[in-house]
Amino acid sequence: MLTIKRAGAIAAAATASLALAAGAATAVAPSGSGPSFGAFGAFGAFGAAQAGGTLLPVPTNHVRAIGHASVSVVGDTALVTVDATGLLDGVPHAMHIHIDGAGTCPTAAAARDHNGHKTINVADAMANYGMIGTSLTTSGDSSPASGLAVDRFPAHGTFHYQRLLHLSADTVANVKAGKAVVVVHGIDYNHNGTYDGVLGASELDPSLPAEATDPALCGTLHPAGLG
Ligand SMILES: [Cu+2]
Repeated sequence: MLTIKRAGAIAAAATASLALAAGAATAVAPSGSGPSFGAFGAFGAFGAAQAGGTLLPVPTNHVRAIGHASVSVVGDTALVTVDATGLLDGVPHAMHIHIDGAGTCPTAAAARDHNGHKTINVADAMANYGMIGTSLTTSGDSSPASGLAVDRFPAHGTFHYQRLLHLSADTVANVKAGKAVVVVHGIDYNHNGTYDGVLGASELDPSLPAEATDPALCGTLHPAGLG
């Protein structure tokens, strides 16, 4: 199971990498000559693409949570940050950058009947936010193949996630075009404190309850104006 310690170590490693990048930037760019991007000014000096957005509850799924996600992309490397609060605690929350859809989050109109409840599962929202481009894992592989690597995702109701990741060319293009969508999965539809079968089995992996894979929070990554 994911520990806070491990996530902290990853964040520390990311910060260390950025510190090195900042040193390099100072050598090639006169101080204050580039656009400012807050704490990660070095990424700005190198022409980083920035994008971010608020993560809002997916309608009909009985989610009382909120979050925010942002990415800074240089080449095929991205610093990805996700903060969320109010999710079901103590269970894994798979999360991804989705791509090649409409770049939107589903409205209640996307809901369909699942085990007698009108809710939105991953398939229902596919036209909105598309396929998995990057799995926002806490360690190891971050390709779409790790989409349901439930032992490598945050497992708390409130978490801060930050990791440097490799992005596919397609994912980078989606981020720059404003069509990348961050989705955090895992809901507690019947508010009984665990993932259970109230909505049946997951359409993605029948060994998992639908509650474990249904989308909880969703937000389009809006590119920042780089002037
Ligand atoms: Cu997803």
